[in-house]
Amino acid sequence: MLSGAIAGDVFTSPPTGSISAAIRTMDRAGAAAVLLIVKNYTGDRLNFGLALEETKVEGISVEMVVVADDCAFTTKKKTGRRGLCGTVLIHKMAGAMSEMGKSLDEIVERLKIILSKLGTMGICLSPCSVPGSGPTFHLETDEMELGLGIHGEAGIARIKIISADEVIQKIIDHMTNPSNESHLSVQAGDHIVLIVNNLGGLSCLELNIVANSAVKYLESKEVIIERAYIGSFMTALEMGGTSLTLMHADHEELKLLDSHTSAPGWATVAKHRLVRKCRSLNVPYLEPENTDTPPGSGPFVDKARSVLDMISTTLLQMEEELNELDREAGDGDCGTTHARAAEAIKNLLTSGAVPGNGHQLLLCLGRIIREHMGGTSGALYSISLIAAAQNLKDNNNPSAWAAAFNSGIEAMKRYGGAEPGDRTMLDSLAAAADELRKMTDEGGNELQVLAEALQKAAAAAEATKDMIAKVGRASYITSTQLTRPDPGAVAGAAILKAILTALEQPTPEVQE
Ligand SMILES: *[C@@H]1O[C@H](CO)[C@@H](O)[C@H](O)[C@H]1NC(C)=O
Ligand SMILES: CC(=O)N[C@H]1CO[C@H](CO)[C@@H](O)[C@@H]1O
Repeated sequence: MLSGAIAGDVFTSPPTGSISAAIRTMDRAGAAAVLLIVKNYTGDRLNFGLALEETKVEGISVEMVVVADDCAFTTKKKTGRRGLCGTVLIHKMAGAMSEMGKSLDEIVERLKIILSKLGTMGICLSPCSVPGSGPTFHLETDEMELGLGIHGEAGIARIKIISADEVIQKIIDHMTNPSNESHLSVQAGDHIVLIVNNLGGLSCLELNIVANSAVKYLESKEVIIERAYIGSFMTALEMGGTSLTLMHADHEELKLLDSHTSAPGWATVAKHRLVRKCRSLNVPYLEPENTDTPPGSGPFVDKARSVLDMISTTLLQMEEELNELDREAGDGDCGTTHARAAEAIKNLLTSGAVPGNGHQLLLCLGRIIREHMGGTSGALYSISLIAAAQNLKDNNNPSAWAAAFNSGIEAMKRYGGAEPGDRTMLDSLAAAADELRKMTDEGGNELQVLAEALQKAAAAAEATKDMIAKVGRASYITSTQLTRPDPGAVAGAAILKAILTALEQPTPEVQE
């Protein structure tokens, strides 16, 4: 694509000598001619211009195009339009034409036309700083700089912070406003190429949010985006900002842009047609079809409803307490994660779709938790519930439920890789499982066994205080910093308590 790049000091034009040396090197390597692509800055124009004159005298065929794609200026200024990110499109197309064997004159002629159809404007949330010195300008945390340059020059306006959508609208409106001196006229039906450029400090996530806003806004104006390039094409060190480049392109120019290059900054994006992808992403998210059996009724459902109601109410009440415990060891969201599951269960109760047997009920809960809870605990609860459900296919008696609980715990161990004693939610649940094995079908001792299981679970949860975390998030923390019980274990015990409390209540007579 390019045969050479001549670097100066940071943000400084290279000296004439370096440029002349590069031109002579190309000539000696057999180049038919040399084209200099220069951004419109005084120092660059002068030094490249001098080198051009110097090497021309030596008989080398050399030309220069100056890129001035800046759309920031509202009135005519002495400084003139600067060269910005649009330059990379000029590099690409000039390189492609050269590969095709076009003459220097043809290339320059075409580039001059392209240069008149090209515009760029940027915005930033934070300035850049030249290595070794401070920021090039100062921005308050709630301010943005509009229409800045790539060498740390301040922009044309400072505005209060606004959303990505609003920022993009503002930039595009400014760039295309016919009353502004340096505008690029863009109308409905125009075919354009878009670059959403990272000025250096944006994350991939942020850049793609901005790109999405730009595509949305341009499409709302019925502009046809032929190509969209998103990435770090022309950066200003670590500046937290973005620039948009728009270029009108015909079929021939698109072919030049699409032509192959091995330039690492370009290769991966050459064929992206973002527009189509964005459109297909606008398909609304459809809930997977519900394949469960229809909702049941009768004593089982009544009991299940009161248990689920008690569990979800408990978890919602404990949200802050669990978050607080989790702040010590993890990221402080254990309560929030459980609350999400609780909300999903409440929604199930409101929808009235509680299945009429244990097998379907656990599958249904497993599915709901998988969809809504999130996190490691969400995945583990979901796997456990689905594994547990298998025990209740033909049987709904107490020993089947105890076996189900046990299968759930085994699945949790298998997939989670934890054992009792590792300071996880497994500690309280496994302690309960040991006790629940005493559940028999004859004795009618279920509530008593459950009460004992709960006691064991609560004690085990409390005992996690003194355990060293071996798996999970807490394992990254030195144990001396952990002085309180594991939130997952506490939540497990609380769920068991909720189940017991609900089962101890007399089933209300349902009157239809
Ligand atoms: C480049 O900037 C100068 C002023 O520095 C201005 O006079 C000139 O018109 C600009 N070039 C282009 C191509 O816009
Ligand atoms: C001088 C001038 O006409 N400036 C305009 C440039 O574009 C912005 C944004 O659309 C307008 O608000 C200005 O009036």
